[in-house]
Amino acid sequence: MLATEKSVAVPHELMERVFEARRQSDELFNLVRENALYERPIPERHRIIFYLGHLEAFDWNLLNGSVFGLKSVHPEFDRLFAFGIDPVGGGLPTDLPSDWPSLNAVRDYVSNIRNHLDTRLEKVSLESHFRTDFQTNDGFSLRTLLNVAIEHRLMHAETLSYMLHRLPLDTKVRPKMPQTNSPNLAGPPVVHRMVSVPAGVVTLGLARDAENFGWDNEYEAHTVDVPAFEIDQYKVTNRQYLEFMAAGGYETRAFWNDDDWHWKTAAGISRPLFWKKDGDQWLYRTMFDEVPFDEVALDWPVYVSQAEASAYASWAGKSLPSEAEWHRAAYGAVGGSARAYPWGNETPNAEPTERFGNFDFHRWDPVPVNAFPEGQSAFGIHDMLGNGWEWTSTVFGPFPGFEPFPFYRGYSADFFDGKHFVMKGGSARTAACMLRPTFRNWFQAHYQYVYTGFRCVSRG
Ligand code: AVJ
Ligand code: FE
Repeated sequence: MLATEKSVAVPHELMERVFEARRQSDELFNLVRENALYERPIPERHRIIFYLGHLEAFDWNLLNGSVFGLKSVHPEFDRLFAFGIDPVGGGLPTDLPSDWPSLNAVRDYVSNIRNHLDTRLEKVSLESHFRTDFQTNDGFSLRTLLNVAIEHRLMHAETLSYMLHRLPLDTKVRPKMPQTNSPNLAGPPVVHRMVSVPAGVVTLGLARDAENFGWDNEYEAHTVDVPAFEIDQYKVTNRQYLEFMAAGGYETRAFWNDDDWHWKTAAGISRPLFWKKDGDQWLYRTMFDEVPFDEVALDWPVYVSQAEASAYASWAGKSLPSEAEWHRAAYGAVGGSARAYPWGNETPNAEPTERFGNFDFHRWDPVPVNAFPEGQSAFGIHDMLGNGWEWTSTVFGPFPGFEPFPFYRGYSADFFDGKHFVMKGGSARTAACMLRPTFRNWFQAHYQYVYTGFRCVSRG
């Protein structure tokens, strides 16, 4: 009896998460004025309209393909909206707005898919033979597939935020209660220093028999020896990055590797993408505003590409941390066992909320790097989760024992090309579920659009 009750309750909780994720993604599309939905704010990505269809096509292709096997409501759209793009080495898309279906057609597709899937999923939660421990042909549970759908949508809630960030301000509808730019969170002045982390062993990755969900690239668990190092207590701020620029950082060949230098020079890049020059003062482009630097943004983390982060580190005579070093700084403890989160074992949104960091959609923009002292790690390092992802020096690649998910073979494997780097941590627009220690994010070294900064390390 108990077992049956439990198996009914589980899908209910998962369905609540599906609905909540849909609320998040719907809210984002509702920020965009209709005439801007066919814009392409990031040249390397599809037009916004693609993502409206993509979230539903993805859920449909995944769940129908592996579980339901129903007749498609719109096979053409299932294919058109199946996959995003990430061109390496040029080759930008050239499609026109008129190449895409009308807004009404895409909206109809979205509501049809939702109706179809929800009717089926409702049955699943009631029929005892069709529970979340139901196995697909590949041996994966419906629970896993629903987690894939939920986290895929939540990841797009973040990548869409980057994208909408780039739209002209007058094409966005300001939310009625825009989260403030948080000058109230400003703490004492930031005093930058480095923290010593003793040598230790970290366990990266997720064990195959772990209960909690992880993507294919999170498996398998393995240990890595990490020699002692020092790491910045805070993320590098806009104020610090100004010094790098004043020192000619963008013009000094020696700070850049060949590839990064050629990219920077060819693209004419001489400042972080989020910065804007207004006469002789700098403005910071937030989601809905442009704010003068001096008032709020100086102690925010700087958001830059991995190439710019590496150049800054060279200028400072330091390096970017490896994935294993970052992990040790965040979760390790002197003589203690690893923590579930940098601050301890409480979940990110334990009541009262907003104690541990700037994440889970509470804000649109950064806060000062010292705003959440309660979130610091055992070694006293601040802001490891939230307020901006952090670049590592680690090329995104498989852990030993990696197997692609058979129902989504390209999710990670398509990016094991030596051009993508691991990012750890999370931003203001990262959902709490992806703050788990094993989650790995990645983008190309020259991708400036993300809410990603960095901190530096020094090695003996
Ligand atoms: C894991 C955030 C790098 O956006 O390219 C979404 C997530 N993959 N749809 C990306 C993803 C397919 C992916 N990142
Ligand atoms: Fe996607």
